[in-house]
Amino acid sequence: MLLPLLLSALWCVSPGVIGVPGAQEEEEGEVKIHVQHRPFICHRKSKFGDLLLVHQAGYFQNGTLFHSSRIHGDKQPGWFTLGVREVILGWDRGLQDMCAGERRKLVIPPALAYGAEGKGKIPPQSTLTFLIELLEIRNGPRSHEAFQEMDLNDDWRLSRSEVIAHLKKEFEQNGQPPNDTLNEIIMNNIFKKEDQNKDGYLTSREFTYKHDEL
Ligand SMILES: [Ca+2]
Ligand SMILES: [Ca+2]
Repeated sequence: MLLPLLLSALWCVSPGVIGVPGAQEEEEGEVKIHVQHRPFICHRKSKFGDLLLVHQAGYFQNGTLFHSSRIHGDKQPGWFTLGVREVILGWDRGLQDMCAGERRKLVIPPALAYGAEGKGKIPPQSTLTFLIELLEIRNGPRSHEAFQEMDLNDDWRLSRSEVIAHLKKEFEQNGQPPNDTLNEIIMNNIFKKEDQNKDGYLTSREFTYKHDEL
């Protein structure tokens, strides 16, 4: 179940596909964060690039619930990567430094949610309130930890074969049949996009997420 998300988070990051970036020119406003519950024990706090598992409920300003992960769809919590615009900006900004087990209420202005356009059942210029419960934090696919794990010969760069080896492992772990052709395509896409100096290797700097735009 994790595979589609991991693959999309790892290799097909395309800002705006899921989240809608707010218009940069207009006044953005800020996310109001209310911590509703913080667990006594907190081993680790969420940071950009982490994978987060959350339950969420979203409300319009008049208090109407428009989505709840506990009620709608498969009623399961969902994974996403923090800080890479996989979700709305208000989440990326409002869910940092959070502990597993923590609950927050976020009040998000339209520019940091679905903007002047709206989306689906979200009308234009909607201020949204979300109740978020963070259930679990894992190392993100583009974290330094992931990089070190993929760098099999410890030379601080990823070769094409190291990326391929990682993709194979990922398919295996998720119980997917091996697919060399697909791995090759994914690997080529990664290098095309991330290998900025075109030397055929990914450095940690080229591989890990950049967060300057947040
Ligand atoms: Ca290496
Ligand atoms: Ca390179």
